[in-house]
Amino acid sequence: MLNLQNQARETFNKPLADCSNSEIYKILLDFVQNESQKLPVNDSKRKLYYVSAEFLIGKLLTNNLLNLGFYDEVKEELEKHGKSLDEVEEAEHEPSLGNGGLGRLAACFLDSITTLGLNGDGVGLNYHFGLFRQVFEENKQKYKPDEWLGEPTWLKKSEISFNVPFKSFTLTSSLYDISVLGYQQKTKNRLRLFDLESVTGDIIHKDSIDFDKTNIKENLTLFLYPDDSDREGNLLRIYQQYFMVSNAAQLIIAEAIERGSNVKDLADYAVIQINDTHPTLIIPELIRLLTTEHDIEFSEAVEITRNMVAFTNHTILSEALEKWPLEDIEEVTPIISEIIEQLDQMIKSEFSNYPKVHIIDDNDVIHMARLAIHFGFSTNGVSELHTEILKDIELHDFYKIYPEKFSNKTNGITFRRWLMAANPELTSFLNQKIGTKWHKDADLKALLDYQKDEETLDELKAIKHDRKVQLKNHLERTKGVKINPNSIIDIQIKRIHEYKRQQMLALYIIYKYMDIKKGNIPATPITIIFGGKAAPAYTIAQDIIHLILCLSELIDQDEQVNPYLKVLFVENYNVGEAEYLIPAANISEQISLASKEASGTGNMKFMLNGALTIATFDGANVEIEELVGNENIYTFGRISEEIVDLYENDGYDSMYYYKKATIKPLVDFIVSDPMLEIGNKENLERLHNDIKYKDYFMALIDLIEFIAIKEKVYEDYENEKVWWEKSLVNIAHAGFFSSDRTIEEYNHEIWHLDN
Ligand code: CR1
Repeated sequence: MLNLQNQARETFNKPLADCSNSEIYKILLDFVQNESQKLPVNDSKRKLYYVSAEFLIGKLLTNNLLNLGFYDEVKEELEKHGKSLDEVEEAEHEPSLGNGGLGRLAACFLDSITTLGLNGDGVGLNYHFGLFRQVFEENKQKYKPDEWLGEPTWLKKSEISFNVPFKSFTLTSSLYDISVLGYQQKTKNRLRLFDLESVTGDIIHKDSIDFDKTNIKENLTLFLYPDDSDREGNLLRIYQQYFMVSNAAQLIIAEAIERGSNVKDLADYAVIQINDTHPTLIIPELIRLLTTEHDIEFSEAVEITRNMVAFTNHTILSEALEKWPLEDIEEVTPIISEIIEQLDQMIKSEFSNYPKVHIIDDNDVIHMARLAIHFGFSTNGVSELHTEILKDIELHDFYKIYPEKFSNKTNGITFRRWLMAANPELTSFLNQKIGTKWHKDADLKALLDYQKDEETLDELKAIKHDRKVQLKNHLERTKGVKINPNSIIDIQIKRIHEYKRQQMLALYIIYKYMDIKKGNIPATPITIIFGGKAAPAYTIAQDIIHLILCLSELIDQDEQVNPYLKVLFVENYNVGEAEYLIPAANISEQISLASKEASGTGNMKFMLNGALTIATFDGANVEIEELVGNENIYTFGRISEEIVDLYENDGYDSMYYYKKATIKPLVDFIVSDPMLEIGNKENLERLHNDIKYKDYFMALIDLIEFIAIKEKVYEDYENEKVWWEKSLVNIAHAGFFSSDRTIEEYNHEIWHLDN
């Protein structure tokens, strides 16, 4: 067992109470690394490889302590010496190896795979700076490199290394491993991150994220999603992707041989789940390796590969469905472009009349999703609605050809991180009320027995208040901002994108601001919190951030309004911030334009932590509503059929909505004098014009309904008995969204791992 006091004296020659948080962090990291060292890695015959450009794993200390069973003990021990685990964890730098939902999903999946005792590793890249660090200056998003690497670290360098042949040079990789621990599991898996020793970060121009994009040897693993608005950027992304999948494929084959494969039977030993299209080049790469290094005929290599690869689609947004010019792939790796052309020929001769399923189109552009669907054995969507849209619309021709390949796997979240570690207060409440069986099966329905119990509802309310105070303290300590813990906490946290409609919430804020100025004072003060990054090349998303930051400043300055309304944009939103924000939320904003959000997973995290959802009929919101019933969720807006129809028939006219008497003043406020005084004319005017004349993601179409539902939610908040009962019902039905359930489905229907 761990004796922290002794460790402190041994390592730092002083009592624990005198150690800094970083020193304690170091002691605990060594301890956890030691404990996990003792666990054997899974080694059953058939193994899953979850290949992904992103793994948004978050900080690992608390989670690993929890999974190993030391969490309570360590927390108590620290408290005895006047220390707090939360503050110790602030010394840990969060790895920024992901960007959004698909990356966080990969991390939840690794936790569940390991918890279920399945043999499966994650494979990706060890980006030195990951995604940029967001800072706000002059109410605008600015970019800083995020230096998350350094000592002490969870990464362990392995002996494993492969040669990756590019057109005009070969690069030799290094492999770093992070142990992945399961909840109360005696075996472990690993996250395998490939890197290149010649990448050092020295070529970054000081304090920016600019660098020479052509110097592949020095830049290959610097950043996640380097700017791809020019050809160099495009090529760099292809270099990264090929480096990732070539290493992954060589690792998979080598490990299978070690476990007894003769290569011809490779598909009995390995199954590869590719997370979106970024790892699709693993298909031609496996074919290359099998034919050139293992003496297998081309057609047999194609069949072996097809039996191994499964594809998950995470979006229908065309900008995110990757397409690469054939000549760009040729520039990076001509062997691979040749193989893709051969595969394309096979498809063209079989489906000559279906141009929409051809891998290479008439402009010599390669459609990565098409490659993945033809040459994998499985394609899945991530919520029921999303999968239906894939089958009926986006991938309809493919569904006609291969109906048996398609299935749905509704996303999930790990309860270890998003309930047990993030919300220990709610966790002990649940333990008291319904016992601890849910730790294993995620079934929280027994809580419904307390639905009408006022004492229980009061406890729930007290926990939420406690979490609001914790959020307030955290924001004050780490960001120097103040919020009112007695206000309604209303949160939208996710990447900034027009389809997610942060701009619609901003328009509501304008409505509320005007309404308060008219003298309509909210019964309880309201705090609306945003968090999220915008892609550097996405201009309108930057403008939306600017609008929200300007509104925040305007309201803060207005003494008539600021006692009742606060708008806060949390800088550099990441997993760690989410762990503070979500437990404190009363209201979860899930307001994407119907059909556009494939699933969402934030929606599930908020629900599990007792927030009520304001939701459009999109992604997994639809399934939340099915579970909790219409009276326990606030749904509004056009349904996806209507939206799809509007796009198909070019039927949306933003001007029609703009001209409405309730809408026009709200939109025009963006360029009003008080706003122009605070903000930048160019940004605000561009956004104003965009919403007025284009509004491609239809923020205005649902605005009036949105305002009405928001007013209703705030009104309901005043009716405490009703509110906390709804909150309890949401928690009780969240079990379905455990990622353990999702992984069981992947395993039974796609992976078929032993165990
Ligand atoms: C989707 O936008 C979904 C996650 C995980 C995102 C989100 O709705 O919950 O994937 N897609 O499945 C994505 O990041 C590039 O696409």
